[in-house]
Amino acid sequence: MVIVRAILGALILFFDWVFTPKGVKREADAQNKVNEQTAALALYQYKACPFCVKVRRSMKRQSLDIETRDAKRSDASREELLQGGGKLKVPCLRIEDKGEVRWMYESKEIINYLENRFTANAA
Ligand SMILES: N[C@@H](CCC(=O)N[C@@H](CS)C(=O)NCC(=O)O)C(=O)O
Repeated sequence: MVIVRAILGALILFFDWVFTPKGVKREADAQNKVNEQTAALALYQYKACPFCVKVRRSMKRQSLDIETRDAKRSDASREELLQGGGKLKVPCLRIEDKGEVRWMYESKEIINYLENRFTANAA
C-alpha cells in the first residue's frame, strides 16, 4: 500500500509538472495589490495530495503567491493546523483578515473562494 501510494504520488507530481498551467498576467500595480492580499493567506498541504495539487494549480492559474506549509514534513505546520483548524486534513487555507483567522477546508471551497476573491482583479 505504501509503495502504491508512493507511485501514485510520483505520477501526480510528474503530470502536474508536465502540464503546469500558465499564470494570468496582471499589470504590475494590480499584481502588487493581489500580492498584498495573498500575504495574509497560507495553504496547509501535502506535496503529493491530489486535492492539494488541484488547489496549487488553481493558485498558479491565478498567479497567486500564497505561502504553502507542508503539514506532513513540518511538525510545526502540522501542529499549527491541528491547533488552529481543529483537524489534520489538507488542503486547508488559513485566512487572516483584520486580526481574525479563519481555517477553510475542502479543495472545492478553497478554489471557489480564491476565484471569487481574485479573478476579478486579473487584467
Ligand atoms: N474532500 C477533501 C478531501 C481531502 C483529503 O482527503 N485529504 C487527505 C490527503 S489527500 C487528508 O488530509 N487525509 C488526512 C491525513 O492524511 O491525515 C478535499 O477535497 O479537500
